[in-house]
Amino acid sequence: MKLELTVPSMACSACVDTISKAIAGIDPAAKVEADTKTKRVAVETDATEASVKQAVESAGYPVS
Ligand SMILES: [Cu+2]
Repeated sequence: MKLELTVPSMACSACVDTISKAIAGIDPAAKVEADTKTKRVAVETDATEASVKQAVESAGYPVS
């Protein structure tokens, strides 16, 4: 399943790293593509959208 999240506070590659690791924590096989300009995070995962959102938010990045 492909999810699209918007993460307004994602500003640089360190943010992308933190977000990618948070998502890997719930699904190590997830593919994460993040664009700091558009603030979009595309995630290819078997995890639910709610659990991905929760992981990103617990890493300190609110999902809008
Ligand atoms: Cu950053």
